Amino acid sequence: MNMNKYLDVNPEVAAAIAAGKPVVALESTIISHGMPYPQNVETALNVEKIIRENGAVPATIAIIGGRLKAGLTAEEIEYFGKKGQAIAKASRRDLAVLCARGEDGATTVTTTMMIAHMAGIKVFATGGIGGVHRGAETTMDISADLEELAQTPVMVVCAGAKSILDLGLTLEYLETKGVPVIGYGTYELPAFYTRQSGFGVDYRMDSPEELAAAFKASHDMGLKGGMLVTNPIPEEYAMPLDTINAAIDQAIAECEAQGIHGKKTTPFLLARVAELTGGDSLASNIRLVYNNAKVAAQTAAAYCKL
Ligand code: PSU
Ligand code: MN
Repeated sequence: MNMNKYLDVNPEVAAAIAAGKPVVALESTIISHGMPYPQNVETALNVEKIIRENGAVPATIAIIGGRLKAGLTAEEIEYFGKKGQAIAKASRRDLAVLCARGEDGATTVTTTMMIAHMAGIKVFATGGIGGVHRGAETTMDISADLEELAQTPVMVVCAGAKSILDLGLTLEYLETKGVPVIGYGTYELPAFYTRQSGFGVDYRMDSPEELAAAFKASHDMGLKGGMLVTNPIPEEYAMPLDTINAAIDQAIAECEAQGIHGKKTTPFLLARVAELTGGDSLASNIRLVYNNAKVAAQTAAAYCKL
């Protein structure tokens, strides 16, 4: 079934896919660029454990030595976590060059969706997605994640998007591209560290079965795009709005002052917000990822029963 000569599907993941069992994809940029070592490795391994506990097989996705990997070993996860930002952040435009050169790449939401789809994986859990940046009306900085959601049939379970982005414009873009934005147990778009954003979602759904049924309908109709599930951070781990907004505003001001742009923008903002808010935001970040892993695994399991 592995028709792609650049793709290596780990044997356990391949067996699960072939048997019609639930599999959940995970990204590697969150490991290398989204969190510091060693918490990044610890979190990535715990996320895999949570996915197993909820009835699915985890497939952490990355590019290693020019190979597209669906399913990493613990040693490979450790390698990505330790190398951190020294690993190239790989978006759609980087995939072919990295493979041709035999290099490593940390997969973003975009490339994780692409590789998951090549491998036959339908559900993907992460922390936050990229989107339309504040000031995009002049910089044109819009994450490739939004285009990928428009064209690749993978369900992405996240905790919304950070307000380092313009959330209103991000929702407008997704609407134009025909991507359904679903609130899990909420009518409001969560903003990663906080449960509220002031923006509404398209639909509220309250169970993994409901999510699975909607995605199945999309798949049965042959709609080519994905579906975005936004799952609010558990109340007890949410951050105070003022604290997080102050850190985000300062990080954006520093980013502009230092002339940072392109693919470096998001990692810079993520790292700076984490520094400014100390360990608190990292702890929240870890908890929301665990929460998304659980919903994704349960949804993948529900999908397999349809
Ligand atoms: N937002 C987060 N955490 C992350 C990212 C975004 O809260 O780790 C990462 C994801 O891999 C996402 C990527 O796909 O950043 C988006 O980067 P860009 O804005 O350059 O498209
Ligand atoms: Mn960008």
